[in-house]
Amino acid sequence: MRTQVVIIGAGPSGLLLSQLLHKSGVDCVVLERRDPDYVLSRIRAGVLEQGMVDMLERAGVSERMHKEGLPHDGFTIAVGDNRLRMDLKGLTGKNVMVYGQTEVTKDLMDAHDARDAEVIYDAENVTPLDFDGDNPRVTYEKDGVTHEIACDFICGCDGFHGVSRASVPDGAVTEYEKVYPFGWLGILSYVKPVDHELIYANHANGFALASMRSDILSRYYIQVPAGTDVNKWSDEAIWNELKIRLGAEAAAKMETGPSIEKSIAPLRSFVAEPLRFGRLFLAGDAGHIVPPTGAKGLNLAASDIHYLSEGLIEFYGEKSSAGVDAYSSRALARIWKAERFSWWMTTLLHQFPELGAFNAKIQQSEMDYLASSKAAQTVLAENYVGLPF
Ligand code: RFL
Ligand code: PHB
Repeated sequence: MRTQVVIIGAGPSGLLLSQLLHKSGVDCVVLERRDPDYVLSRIRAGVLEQGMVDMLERAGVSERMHKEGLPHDGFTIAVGDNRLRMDLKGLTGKNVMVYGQTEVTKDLMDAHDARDAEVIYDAENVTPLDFDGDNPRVTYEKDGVTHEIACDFICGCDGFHGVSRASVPDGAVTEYEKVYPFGWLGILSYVKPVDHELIYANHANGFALASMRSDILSRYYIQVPAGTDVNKWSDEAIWNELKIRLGAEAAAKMETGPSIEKSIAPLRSFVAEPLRFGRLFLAGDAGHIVPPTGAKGLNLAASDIHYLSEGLIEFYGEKSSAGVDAYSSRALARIWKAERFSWWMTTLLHQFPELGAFNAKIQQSEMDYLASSKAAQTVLAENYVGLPF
């Protein structure tokens, strides 16, 4: 079998790339290790930047998002019982869209089904080969049979633990990493959100976040030490902790109920450089990870796909390799700015007892400065709504 582009991974990066390439007449095949239900069961991001909303429109998959998504003009930062509203709209003229990653992925899957696109699920042992020359290929196994696809380019959209980055020869990639000593314990529950906007809280017990997926489905997170066993936290203990950390005003209004999903995500900052190795590209979580505090992971995946799809479409349409040649440096310039912002939001809003009293004082003064300075709030807001592509 032969195609122009093989995409490894049918998460949001891989499906968005395939959708945009298809719209411009570039042939591709998507290979996914899991089945569609498993892909949809992963509860992850909830906040989309305007740039990503625009891309979903261009990809022709924005109809349900505009019907069911919740545009948010701001969010609140709570420290103890003090609350500071970040007026995103007033500070930047832009807002964000609260619409779950699961829904984005479902919309992309439906668009693929509607055009009978080639997405091969349950593909085992996917292996990118010969990408250092002009004739790359990818092998995989399905139902015990080995298959091979010859192509022009391979796009590694297979997440942090995927095979693409792992296939690059030692020494060709430099990895920058920071691992935080805590994770986020998240729960999803059919209860009314505690507020119409998100609340990020820094409390002496640790960080907490009140988020949502709809007017009847809430998503909450609390900071827990790295290595915490999720089974040690009953629903009741999580609700009690949320009430403490989010402050009295939120506690008084908070509806509680059984969790329908409960999991712990470790927090990490990670960048691989470069994002191109011959005819293999890395995009999305395959190339970088941010801690979720700034809500940037999925949005960064979308900006990578913007640069990569433009480069590939230009390659086939205008017979120019300028866009694919520039992909890695264009994407990395934006990635590092989102890494900085995500690290900063994480540093501002979490408890770091191991860093001592001096660090705690600096954190407090950073918060006081944010509360008193419109310039500081504008810096936060400009980054939160998303820097231009
Ligand atoms: P994904 O979603 O991990 O998809 C990769 C796909 O590749 C498949 N795969 C393979 N397929 C074939 N062969 C192999 N060898 C393969 N290995 C892996 C996998 O099965 C999977 O289907 O990566 P992608 O597409 O780059 O998307 C990235 C986003 O998922 C991620 O950045 C965000 O979820 C991060 N994130 C958030 N981002 C935001 O922009 N806003 C948020 O509010 C936000 N909140 C979050 C988050 C991530 C979280 N967790 C759990 C890490 C909240 C949380 C809790
Ligand atoms: C979410 O709703 O899952 C969410 C929202 C904001 C974040 C991270 C996660 O910063």
